[in-house]
Amino acid sequence: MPYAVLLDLVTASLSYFNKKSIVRLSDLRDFFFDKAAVDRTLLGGQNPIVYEVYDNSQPQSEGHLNFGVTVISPGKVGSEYFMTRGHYHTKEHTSEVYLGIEGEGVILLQRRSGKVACLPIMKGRVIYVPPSWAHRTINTGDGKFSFFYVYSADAGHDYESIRKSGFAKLVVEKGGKPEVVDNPNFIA
Ligand code: PAN
Ligand code: ZN
Repeated sequence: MPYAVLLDLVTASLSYFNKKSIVRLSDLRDFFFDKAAVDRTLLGGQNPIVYEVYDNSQPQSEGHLNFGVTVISPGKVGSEYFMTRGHYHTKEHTSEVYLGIEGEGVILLQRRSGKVACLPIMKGRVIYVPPSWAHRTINTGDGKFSFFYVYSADAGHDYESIRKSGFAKLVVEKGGKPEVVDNPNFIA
């Protein structure tokens, strides 16, 4: 059935969602560059929430759209800002739209050829993620970074390619500011 939800554009909260995911530092060990820094934090007894996803998940079939809000906490692992795992869509011809709601961040995009793009996201900014581009979002600010997304419900998420190869670029803090640098561990 058709339905409506409210998206609070100040608090970035949805009045309704049917799937909530909480992703903690321990879930992201393979994705951050500085694994020793991850381990130090975990051994110190801390396992912070890095991001949460509030999803309106539809049947996983062609024609449907999933939409929701992702909230990334502020923080860093070593010098690398808190971020999402990032993924290619399993159905590579599917695309996505992001809309910035709160805070400051960037979206890192990458093709399998190694071509990369990096676009800032802030309140009101709409990003188009074309087919075949992997995407990861990164919180470069001091507060929460939240955005709305919508994508084909049957797209699927290929996290394994990113787990194995990483992104060609890292977004790190240098001298108090975000900087996009080459990832020495990237496997082309
Ligand atoms: C988003 C992402 C969400 C979390 O809904 O799934 O921001 O990021 P990861 O899936 O990379 O952990 C999206 O791009 N869906 O396709
Ligand atoms: Zn996606």
